[in-house]
Amino acid sequence: MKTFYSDAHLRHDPPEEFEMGRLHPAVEIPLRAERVKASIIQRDLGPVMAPEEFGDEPILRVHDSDLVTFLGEAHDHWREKYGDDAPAAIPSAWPARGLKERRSGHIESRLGTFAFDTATPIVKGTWAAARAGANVALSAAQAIRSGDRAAFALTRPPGHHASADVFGGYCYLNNIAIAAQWLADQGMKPAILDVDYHHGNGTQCLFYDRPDVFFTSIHADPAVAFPHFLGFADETGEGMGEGKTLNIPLPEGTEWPAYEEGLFHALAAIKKFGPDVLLVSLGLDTYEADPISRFRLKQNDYFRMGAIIEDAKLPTLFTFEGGYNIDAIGTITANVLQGFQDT
Ligand code: 6XA
Ligand code: ZN
Repeated sequence: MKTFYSDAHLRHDPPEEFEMGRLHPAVEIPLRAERVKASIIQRDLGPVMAPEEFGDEPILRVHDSDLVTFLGEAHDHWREKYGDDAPAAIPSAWPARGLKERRSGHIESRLGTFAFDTATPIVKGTWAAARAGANVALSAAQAIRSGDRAAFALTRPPGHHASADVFGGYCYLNNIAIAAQWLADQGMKPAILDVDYHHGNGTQCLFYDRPDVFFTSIHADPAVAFPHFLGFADETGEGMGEGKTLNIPLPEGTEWPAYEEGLFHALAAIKKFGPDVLLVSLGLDTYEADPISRFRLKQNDYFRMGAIIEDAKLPTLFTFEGGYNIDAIGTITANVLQGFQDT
């Protein structure tokens, strides 16, 4: 299968993120995607291709123009305010419930308006990387639209936590949602399967009331895991979208047998929906040695994951999401793609 990749992701290189009460070295770093690209080349899984430019329109089908404008100018405004030695814009105040709020054009006010966490810094190259990531996802969608059986969008930064007007969870633009909407606009019927350790709250929100896009996610129980506020089993869609969302939260410590059951459950629901294209939010932070997550999948389980996804017999677009074990990320990502391809 073709892999789409842009080296613009290298420009998004935040040094630190703020969580658990302190600044930590960032885990969502350029080396992740570089390791994955190297494994794909080493395993000979197909060509690695540069994306095409799709312009703003497909992004604006998913995101509010206010968010897009903000992301494009946030770092400049941050620097104007705090100077060149303040490398990353991180919010520190939010318009919280219970307080009457006013919004100004000040960078702190706008950061608090659009960000939902403190772990998603905006550095100088963030916007260029995020925009290239959307083009990577759209180029993979175009390959699928032109008849490819599968494609891998090596998107970085990831996307599944970003919604129409909010960014966070290391995500700025929702790559998979942009690709799914583009495919829907071409007359296709997409289903989204999110296998990242964390619930894809942004993707869920974008399609929650939509009858035409199915969303299912297998993830750590949000009662104990990020993103904390969404991803519970009783969220099933609303209005015209009722029944078109399926959440499968699993406990910390989950190993392959229970995970596989969840995967079969998700794929049975997808089959019932009857899509003609499958998009997979491929997060690899379910790995047993992931530094920020608590599932226990082993390296070989990822071959099986790819094979099970292949068994849906649908044109399949994988987009890269989380996964932070630098030593294993290339291997386990390639295992999924190879498991799919060799089946
Ligand atoms: C921030 C945790 C962000 C998780 C990002 C991720 N405390 N999402 O991997 O899939
Ligand atoms: Zn994740």
